[in-house]
Amino acid sequence: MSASASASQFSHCIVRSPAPSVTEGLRAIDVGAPDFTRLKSEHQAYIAALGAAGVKVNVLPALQEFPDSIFVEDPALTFPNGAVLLRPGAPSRRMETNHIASALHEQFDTVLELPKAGFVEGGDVLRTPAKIIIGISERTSQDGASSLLDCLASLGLKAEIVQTPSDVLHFKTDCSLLDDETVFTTRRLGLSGIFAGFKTVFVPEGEDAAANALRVNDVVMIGAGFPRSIDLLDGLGYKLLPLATREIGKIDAGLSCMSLRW
Ligand code: CIR
Repeated sequence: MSASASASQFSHCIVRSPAPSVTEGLRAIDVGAPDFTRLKSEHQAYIAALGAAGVKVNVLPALQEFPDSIFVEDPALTFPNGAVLLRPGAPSRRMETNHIASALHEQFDTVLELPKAGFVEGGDVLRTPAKIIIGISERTSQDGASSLLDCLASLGLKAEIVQTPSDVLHFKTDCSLLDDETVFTTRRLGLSGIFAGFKTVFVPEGEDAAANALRVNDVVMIGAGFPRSIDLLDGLGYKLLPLATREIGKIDAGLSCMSLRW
């Protein structure tokens, strides 16, 4: 596979239904538990949006024993030519990898495992056409990120390691790809110079959580609760699909986390 293939064109994805235990999902600040029924509606709208964008969606069954397992982006990475099973840094999420492995083996001839020690969560991994960017965070360690470089190299992918801003859950909590040349980023991340060579669009003040948007084929999915971000990106000509993220936002999640795409 060429490292310069588009990073926002997808034909397949995996999602996982939320279990009732999702209301106990991890969160940095407790603003109250998400409402399960409303969260399930958010998830169903997300699945419908992926389908409408032209992606075949494989819905895995809920896992009651893993509250955060709806966030399938974190225990694995998927690329057109293979997948990588990761080792989440959050102890309560570590076994999620075992539960996604069989679905990936069914879909990919090549399924690599993160070797050696260390941790990586997929929320810290941004795929761009030219390179993969891996952010060190509380969930992704330096040794895990270094091991991932080797896995990615064997899939023919170039990667670099950067620093996720402190107090930010994942690298992609603060950025997303709007198109193959353009990153939507918080100021705290974008001003670090990490995105030299990309066009950058800064998230409007007070809407940092909008940074975790999701470009899928010709659509940019964005949290419906971020009107200034929606206006900004609409004015730039992006085809937007606002989706409700109020309930999943209570457990620190956004739009990229709920699917594994390739
Ligand atoms: C967690 O803290 O692990 C979950 N409550 C949220 C994970 C969000 N995942 C992501 O941004 N990739």
